[in-house]
Amino acid sequence: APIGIFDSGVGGLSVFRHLARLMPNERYVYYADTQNVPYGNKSGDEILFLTLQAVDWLCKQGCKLIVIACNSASAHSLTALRARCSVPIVGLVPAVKPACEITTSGQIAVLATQATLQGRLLQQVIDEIATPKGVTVHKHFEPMLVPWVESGMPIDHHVADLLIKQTAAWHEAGIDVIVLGCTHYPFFKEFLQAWIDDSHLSMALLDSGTAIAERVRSLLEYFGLSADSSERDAVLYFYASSLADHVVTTAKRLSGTRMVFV
Ligand code: DGN
Repeated sequence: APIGIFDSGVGGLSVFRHLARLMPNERYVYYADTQNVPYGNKSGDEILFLTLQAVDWLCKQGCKLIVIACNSASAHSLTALRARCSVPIVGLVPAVKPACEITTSGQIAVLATQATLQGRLLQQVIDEIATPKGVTVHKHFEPMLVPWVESGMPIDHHVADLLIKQTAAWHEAGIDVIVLGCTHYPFFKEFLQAWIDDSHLSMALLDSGTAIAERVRSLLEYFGLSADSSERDAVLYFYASSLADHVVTTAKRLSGTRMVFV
């Protein structure tokens, strides 16, 4: 049986890349709700409704485990999904915990969508981990980032400038770790890291990809659901609720693997 992956758009492909690296023998079914992207500025109830629909569809495809590869959707649906589904559900929360472990200035920034920043999940992590350690968390959202990644992330675009200006401002404010709290953001990690290095700043960029892949592997092992290790490259079956031309091009470029579009 395949592993299901859900995101509002192509962002979850950043999670898929980690999954495929760690578990290359698995099959993956990806559902991108491109008809309704972006989720970041929708209400919690709307996000919950759309996520339940998507997950029901993934369950019908016979998925043995489902990754909600979207911080915004996880923030508003994990409890309901776990009550509703019989397969394990893995969700994402911004990587505040590892950020608290590596910050030396005690100031970190979480860059995420409005939906993620307003959700209870993130606040819980801040209250339980950051606050007791005396780490200050600066929350920030930039609504243009997700559409920018969805459109193929042209580097000469004004959103790229915005991102750099914001990073410079964070550095000025003493922030030394930036948490990329949306699954679309790891795709610009290399670009931003190159700018940080060229500017000789000491700032780290963190996302949740590796930790999620390890969590999925250990759950599959625990439930005895891992694929047998016959020689096979990870295959990704990519479904989108609206298949505009750029979705296919962007998804192909970002997935880094063999894909089947349905
Ligand atoms: N990729 C989603 C996330 O991780 O929050 C959000 C994308 C969106 O729809 N705004």
